Amino acid sequence: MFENLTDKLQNVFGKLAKRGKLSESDVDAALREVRLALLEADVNYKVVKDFVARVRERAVGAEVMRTLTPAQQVIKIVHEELIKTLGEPSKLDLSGPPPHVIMLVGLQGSGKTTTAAKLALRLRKSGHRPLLVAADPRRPAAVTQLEVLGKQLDIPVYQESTTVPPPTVCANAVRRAEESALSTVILDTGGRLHIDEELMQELVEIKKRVSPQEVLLVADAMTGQDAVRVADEFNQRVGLTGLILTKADGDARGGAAISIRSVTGVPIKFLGVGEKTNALESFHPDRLASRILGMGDVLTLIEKAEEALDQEQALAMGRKLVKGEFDLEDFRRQLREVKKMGPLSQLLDMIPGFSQVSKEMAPEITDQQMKRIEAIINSMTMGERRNPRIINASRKRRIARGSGTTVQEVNQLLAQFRQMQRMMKQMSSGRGPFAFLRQLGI
Ligand SMILES: Nc1nc2c(ncn2[C@@H]2O[C@H](COP(=O)(O)OP(=O)(O)OP(=O)(O)O)[C@@H](O)[C@H]2O)c(=O)[nH]1
Ligand SMILES: [Mg+2]
Repeated sequence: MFENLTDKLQNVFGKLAKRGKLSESDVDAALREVRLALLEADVNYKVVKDFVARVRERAVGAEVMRTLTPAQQVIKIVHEELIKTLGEPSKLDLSGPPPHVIMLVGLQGSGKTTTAAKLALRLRKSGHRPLLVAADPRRPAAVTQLEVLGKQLDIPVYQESTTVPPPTVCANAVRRAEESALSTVILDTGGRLHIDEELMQELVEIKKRVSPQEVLLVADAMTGQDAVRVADEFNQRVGLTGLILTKADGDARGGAAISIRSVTGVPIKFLGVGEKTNALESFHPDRLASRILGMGDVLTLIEKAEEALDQEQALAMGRKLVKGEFDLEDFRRQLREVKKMGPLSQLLDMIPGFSQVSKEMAPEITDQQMKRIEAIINSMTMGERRNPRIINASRKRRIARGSGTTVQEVNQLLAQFRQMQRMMKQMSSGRGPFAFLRQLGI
């Protein structure tokens, strides 16, 4: 859904990265392009205006961090503000005694029935016992569609004759769930082409009768800003607890996903990403923001490094990693940092395409192994740490004695270190994952 936007943003950041220092006018020029890219992606213009103003204020403000290049700083700020715009992660509220009622509302064709089935499947997988309810008995075709899906998934579907008013159907369905010890009732309510008075009243009535814990609007992401308007209106008339954006797998430009939370104040809970019943994703603002910026979890890596590493050191380490100038002194320092930061392999996992290599390079190190490695390196002279090649047999014996280890263990460490060094070099030469960091000027 965000391909175009991602391309454009990467383009903007690519240009920034080529500059050593950013002047205020560089930032302004970049933000103008960001603004255009967002507008072209059909993001609500007020949301865009607000977003760009926030980023600008922070980017030209006092927030200078020595570990990051100016371009990285702008990326970091854009990323953080994008997350803010997308909202907090929000789960379904299924607290309290069952049955829990989830009411799905939305315009005709937005994907309510499909989403009802997807939700039911998901809930059953996590141990719930769902009941699907055809809450619009006036349309026999709609009832049949739900029945077919229920059969396919082996999930019970509640329905009544076309003459029973929907609020009564829903109340009866909840009673049925109680009797049959079903834990979650999912209401597939009626859809209209447009918002109309009758539908709104019916939904309000259903809400009154069954007090749903969740009232979720199912909105079609392909309809862009219309989805945002519809959500706003439903929220004001019926009151919503969450949003589900469907057809996020299509070629929607992403504007609805980016603006809908900001405009309505209602959190997005799920994304529909296909017609199949398993095509439903939880909504993670941070992941989505990274995806929109097109940088995998490199951003997380930047953040983690910042938190734990001494900032100067992070930069120096990054340079050495990229140039393959990593020595045993760095190795030891890295080990200490690893204690604060979590295993190196975990950190490297966050660089796209790196996880396989990182497992070979930095297998999980136990505390005890770590102590031994530190002891061995501590017993070396500075010259040996900087240039391990000079460590001959007699030096190895001395180091082993000094560290209370064996020559074999010293050999093992040196072999491990050499392998790591080799991989670092390989990685930083080709188009490896480090190429990205280099591009950003680390
Ligand atoms: N690609 C894609 N198609 C979807 C998604 N969700 C729903 N659809 C399709 O959208 C169409 C309409 O979905 P329905 O679930 O029937 O929509 P509805 O809101 O129940 O429609 P009414 O009951 O007529 O109001 C169907 O063809 C679905 O297969 C999705 O996330 N991705
Ligand atoms: Mg339907």
